[in-house]
Amino acid sequence: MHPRTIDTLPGVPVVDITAVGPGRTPIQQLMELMREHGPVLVRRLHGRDALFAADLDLVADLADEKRFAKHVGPALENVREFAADGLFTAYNDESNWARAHDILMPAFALGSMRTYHPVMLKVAQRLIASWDRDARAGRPVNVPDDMTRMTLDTIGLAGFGYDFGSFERAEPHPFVESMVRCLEWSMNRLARVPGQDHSAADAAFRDDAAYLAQVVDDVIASRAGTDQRDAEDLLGLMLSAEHPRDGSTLDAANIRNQVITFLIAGHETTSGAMSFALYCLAKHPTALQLVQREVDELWGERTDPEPTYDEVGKLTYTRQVLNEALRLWPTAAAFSRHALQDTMLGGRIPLRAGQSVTVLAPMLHRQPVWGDNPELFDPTRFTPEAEAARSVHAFKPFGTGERACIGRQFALHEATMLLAMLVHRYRLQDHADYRLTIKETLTLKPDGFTLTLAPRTPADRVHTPLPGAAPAATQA
Ligand code: FDE
Repeated sequence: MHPRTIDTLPGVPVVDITAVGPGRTPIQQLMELMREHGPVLVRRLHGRDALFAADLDLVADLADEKRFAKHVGPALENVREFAADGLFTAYNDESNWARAHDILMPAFALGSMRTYHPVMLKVAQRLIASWDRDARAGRPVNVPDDMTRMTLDTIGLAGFGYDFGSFERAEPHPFVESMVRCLEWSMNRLARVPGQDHSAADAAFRDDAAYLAQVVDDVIASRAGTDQRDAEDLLGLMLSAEHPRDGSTLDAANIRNQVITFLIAGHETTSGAMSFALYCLAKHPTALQLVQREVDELWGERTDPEPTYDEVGKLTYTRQVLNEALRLWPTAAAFSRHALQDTMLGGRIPLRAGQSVTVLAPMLHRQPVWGDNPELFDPTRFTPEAEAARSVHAFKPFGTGERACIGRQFALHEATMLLAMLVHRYRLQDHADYRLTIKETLTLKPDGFTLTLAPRTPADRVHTPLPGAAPAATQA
């Protein structure tokens, strides 16, 4: 590999990690480096340099679409080995990006969530049936594993009419296992020491990538003979829709890349987000009581409420909890931008055209704009008033600009509904006094997080006074 060092940048420390390498938790290592060296730094590994930033003014500047654009950095280059020109990994100027973006955008507009709502509800009910069995048996549930079952089945059914049946399997669907290994390969490949032999890992990767492609071809083939034009899901759109302006369509290879992309992007990140939200609630009884209060107000003493589309929109505190979990642990933790021309980043760091900067969202989300205690889980940071008072660039769990997350509404609708249903139904018991350890497979997840569940009774759901509400008056 060619050494690629960056010229010394004024006020930007260079931190060489070659001696230790990035290990299995490169995002958490970067967080530590920024805690030590400040929110902008160059990380050097085997003579390869990368510039990372989390300063609010720098991130705000990087969001300027006239001067910066999405950069497909080394991590995404590796993902391109199995997702190619799918939306997430396409280069900005690859014609398939704009074509697919324009064709698929309507399917992800807020209003389209009505179409997916029934499927999301059906899969949420599968998860609840499974958790009911675990609760009756007194068995702890593995939160991230079950969230992944739920999000895979949801994107499979809502996107492609394909049922992975994840809750009928003791082990994760083999697609998930292959996919996680592909993501791990993409991440570990970044840490390679020049000159070592990686042919075994590369061969295993190619097998996994071939398996992913085969599953997707099955998904597409199971559509053969049906009238695609009637299907309201993503695959139906991709097989039939013409570009609104030039009438072009997506070719078969690109459709395969999009399906792989959506299966990956649509479930790893969302399942991590729901897992962190449950983790935060399990550790913050006051916030948990507030979400329970919100759902109890909506669903009263009903045991099996079936949330409607409109009700999900009313779950404002639940949504705040999710946002706050995504602030502390944005599951897609980094995204990269490059300069379109020679420019001064934030008026202080000279960049040449093409030079890239990676935004480290978990540290952006801990900058002074978040107050004195950024580590504190506090959903009131996302009241409309608090949001209006803060720069829009302080919170970037979905990236930025025209390459920002297309699945944002999809993920938020799915996650908000499920969280609400879970806290309405169960008491969450942190039986193992779980200590957070975060697993990285390009995305973040709480590793080995389990809960035991007890059913809430109708009496539990009767409106209880807010913790602190009454005493506050007497304390005053
Ligand atoms: C995208 C995305 C992003 C950006 C990246 C860059 O810039 O590089 C981010 C940050 C994200 N995304 C995040 C997230 C989180 C969550 C939870 C999610 N995400 C979810 C989801 C779901 C789905 C379905 C999705 N998601 C999808 C997607 C896609 C396709 C993309 C690409 C776009 C373009 O066009 O580029 C994204 N996502 Fe997401």
